[in-house]
Amino acid sequence: MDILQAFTNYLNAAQSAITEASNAEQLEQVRIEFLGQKKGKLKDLQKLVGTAPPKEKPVVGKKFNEVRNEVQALLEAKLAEVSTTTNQTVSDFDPTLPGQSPQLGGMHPITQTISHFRELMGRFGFDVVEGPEIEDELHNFDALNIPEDHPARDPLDNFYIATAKATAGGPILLRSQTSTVQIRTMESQPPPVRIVSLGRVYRPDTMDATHSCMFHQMEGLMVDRHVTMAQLKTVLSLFARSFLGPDVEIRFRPSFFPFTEPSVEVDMKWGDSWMEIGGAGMVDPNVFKAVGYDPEEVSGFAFGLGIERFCMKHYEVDDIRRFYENDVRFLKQF
Ligand code: FA5
Repeated sequence: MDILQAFTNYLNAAQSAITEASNAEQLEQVRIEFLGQKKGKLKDLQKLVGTAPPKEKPVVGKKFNEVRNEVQALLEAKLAEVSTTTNQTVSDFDPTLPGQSPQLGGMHPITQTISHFRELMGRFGFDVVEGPEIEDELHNFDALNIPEDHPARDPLDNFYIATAKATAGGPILLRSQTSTVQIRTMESQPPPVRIVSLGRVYRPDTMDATHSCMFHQMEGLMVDRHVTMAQLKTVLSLFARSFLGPDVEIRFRPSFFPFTEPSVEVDMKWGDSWMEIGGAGMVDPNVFKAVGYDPEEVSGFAFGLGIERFCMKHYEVDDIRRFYENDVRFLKQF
């Protein structure tokens, strides 16, 4: 038989068999008959191709592949068609049933607290500014009046990224406090200043119920003529009451920070004991000098609050580590 005629016959026969088949089983029979590798119509056709004169072989071989691919494509298309119709008729899928809603994520409690803090301090007239988490010693220590030999600079008490003085730009570290942003802000603008900055800080502290190696602080800074300690206490008390409720008890204890004088530590009552929530004080004249402000002209207060501690009290979480374990059962409550 003429080989090309055999191709046409094969194709026509396959087409009508595929059209007639109405389910997957019948199509499987068609596949075995027309595309089976061991025997069947394709095999016969292949034998015929083998008898073609050598000159015609390339053309005939190409045609063979084309015909086979076409039958394969027709078969697959029909198979897809019957399987959707079969599923629709046989399955018990009921489109009127209410669907399963996907589980929605929520904002982490610390993120929620940060947003809340920003909003409250915004209402008190404080702008929100940002600062980098990788800092140099100038902003983390020097300009904050922390001398070279101060224990806070000990490499073991900080996450230094590069310690060598020879490093281009000097040593760098993950900031240990948001007070760095006080310096960056005053460097970049003249007084008056009224800002807060909220962000991550890093310290290699031993982890326990109230300490984490990474935590968040809110720094506050107000500089103007005649800023007073009374204003600092008012702002902090008002802030704590706005966030934690009117009954929260706050106390101020005398303390020391190189960058404030006088300095206080702020505690809140938690059950029968007090928990430290921040440090604060009047900006030290040396800090003003480091950023080019005149301490005779301006005064200011600054504070740094531990955001996790507020969040713990607000949501009654008794262990700071819960915030960072990524336990969905815990996080779902917020
Ligand atoms: C400071 O970091 C000062 N920069 C605060 C300050 C700013 C004083 C401006 C004066 C003027 P301190 O190391 O005490 O201070 O930390 C402040 C608060 O951060 C603490 O009261 C506490 O609430 C929180 N904190 C400190 N270490 C940790 C820790 N490892 N885990 C969680 N919270 C911490």
